[in-house]
Amino acid sequence: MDKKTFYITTPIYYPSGNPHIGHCYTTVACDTIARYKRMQGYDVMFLTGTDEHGLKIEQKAAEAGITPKQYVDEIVATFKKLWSYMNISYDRYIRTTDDYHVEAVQKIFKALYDKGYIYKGEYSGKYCTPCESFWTESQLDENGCCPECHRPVTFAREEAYFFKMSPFADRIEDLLLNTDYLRPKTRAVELVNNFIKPGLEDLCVSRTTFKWGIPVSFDDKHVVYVWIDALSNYITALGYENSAHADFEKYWPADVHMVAKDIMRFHAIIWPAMLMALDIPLPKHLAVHGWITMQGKNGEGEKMSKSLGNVVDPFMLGERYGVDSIRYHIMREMALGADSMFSNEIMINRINSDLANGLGNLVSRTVAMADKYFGGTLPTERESADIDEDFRSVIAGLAPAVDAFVDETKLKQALETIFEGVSRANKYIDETEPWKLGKDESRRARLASVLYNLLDAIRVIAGLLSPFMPTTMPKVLEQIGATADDVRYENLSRLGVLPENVTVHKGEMIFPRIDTEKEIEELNTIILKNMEEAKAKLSSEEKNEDVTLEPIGDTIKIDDFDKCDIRVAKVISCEKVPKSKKLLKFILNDGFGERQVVSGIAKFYTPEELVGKKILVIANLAPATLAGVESQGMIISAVAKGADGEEKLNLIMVDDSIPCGSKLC
Ligand code: ME8
Repeated sequence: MDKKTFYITTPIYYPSGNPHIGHCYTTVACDTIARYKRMQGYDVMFLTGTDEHGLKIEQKAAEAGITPKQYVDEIVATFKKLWSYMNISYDRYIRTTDDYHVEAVQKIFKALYDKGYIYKGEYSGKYCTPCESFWTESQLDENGCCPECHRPVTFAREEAYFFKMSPFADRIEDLLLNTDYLRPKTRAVELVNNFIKPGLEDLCVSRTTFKWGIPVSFDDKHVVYVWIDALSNYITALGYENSAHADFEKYWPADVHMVAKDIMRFHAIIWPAMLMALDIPLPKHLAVHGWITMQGKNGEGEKMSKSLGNVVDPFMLGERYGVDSIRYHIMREMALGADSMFSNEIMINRINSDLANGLGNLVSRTVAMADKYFGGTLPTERESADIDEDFRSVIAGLAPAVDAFVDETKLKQALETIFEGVSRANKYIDETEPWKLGKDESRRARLASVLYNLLDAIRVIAGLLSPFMPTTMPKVLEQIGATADDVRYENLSRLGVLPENVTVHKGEMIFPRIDTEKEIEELNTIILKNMEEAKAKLSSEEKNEDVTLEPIGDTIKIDDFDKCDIRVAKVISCEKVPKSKKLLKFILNDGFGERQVVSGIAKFYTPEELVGKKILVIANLAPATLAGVESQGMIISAVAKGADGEEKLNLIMVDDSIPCGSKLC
């Protein structure tokens, strides 16, 4: 019988800067699942790669004075070096500049055109030449100029191709609400409310304003929109519409696409629409995780990214703690849907508590006792006790529980489960007190049973952890005298697999304890230095410092301030105002009921990140109509201008414990 197949993908990353720990997040998680599935006997295809087209890359290459291809080649080499360093076992690496992908994307675009789903139309409106952007009347600034650079605009038309998405709206809504496609499912309602209910808009899928892209085969003035190019990678890499590979029938549909929340919409709406239009079966699951964040200036988590200058170098962390500790930390903190903060302290505490004190200690104590009391080889006489049963049943239950979590892409919970086994084993040592048994010649058979049960439990634990920590677990297995066959998947839910007279091999400490204070001090110095360097490298328009502040206004009386009724309100729903680039429409709960407010902050926030947040609203402002939508009040933000003249805007959010309707005074 043919093996069952399993196809898992990471996003393909933009090689617009060197990879950072954020990129490791998705990739390490996919690698672990791929390894786990291989261990279970699946024929796995694990795909990753790079998304190499687009204006940003074209500009960066021009700044560096090289061709875009030269530019991406260099960065792709760093990505591949990192993946090899992090032990990423991908089966295939796709580059969107690969010839076979280019050819296949052209065919996909043409097929969508031939089927009538892509049509030629035009963008028209006020155009800002320096910004290469179209604006609607309502988006222009108070002088009728470009809202970005405030220079005069001219009327212009530009032809473009559009993808008709509306025919698929009902099927996508059903996919999101009534199937197990989206994980976590809690995000489905917000996607449907924000993008499908207001009417799925046609998507502009070609550009004529830059050249670094895949030319539309039948109209080479246009290049294919980066997302159509990028999303297609999941099928072109298997050989869809090309002859470089021939695995499409075998592996498609994908079992898991894993992405972070910033690109959920593309994978939850546009990708299914493309597949539906092409009559291709849909992938089984889209697993969406949050961002790995760093502590920002305001104490809040900020997404780790190049432009924030808060990137942590995975090579440096790996050198200090070993790659497996980093892999462990990433997966132990990663929850589906939610963000997780990266901090040196959390990482070191985790390494110390779980790996050094928990697992490392369990292994070294058990091996040391087998060595001390039996010269390394256990005798075969046994004496069991009631207390063994509970311990053995906990260990026997680990594999099925971990299997289920891995199938649900819940790696944090999978690790928690395995480490409950570690704690149970350490508790078993306390309960059985082998050091006392070792002093009593008549209890040798009992001591042998205890140590055997411990070694057999470590075998199961290390076997289950192997996909998570592929470098260190073989060392653990070597120390406890387990063979590759002892940790075959089928043997991980069985006990008593090690030979009765197993021989241990005392070895190095697998996870040495870290001196937390000293290490944090050293790390912080390195990270600060890296951040300074990263910031110094950023081009001036990306710098996140040197704000220009508005002068303080004229003095007012307290009565004047009192006229302004500012209330706490919760965002119930939020969506883009159709045909406006700037405006978001909110439904708020202001403590008295629902209120609709329109705010010009679409440039700074996506609707989905605001739903559920508590904000401040001027509640007694006379209603106004913006872009045809009534606004009953104004949401309060903090604004400053960066050194580059760009506006920096942050919504003022308040703690969730403050009731809606509370008045600001
Ligand atoms: O969006 N925390 O590429 P990209 C967690 N090319 N994950 C992070 C992260 C962070 N701080 N930073 C990056 C693109 N990631 C497109 C994708 S797919 C058809 C095209 C991870 O280089 C995360 O998975 O900006 C996120 O979704 C992905 O990198 C985006 O990488």
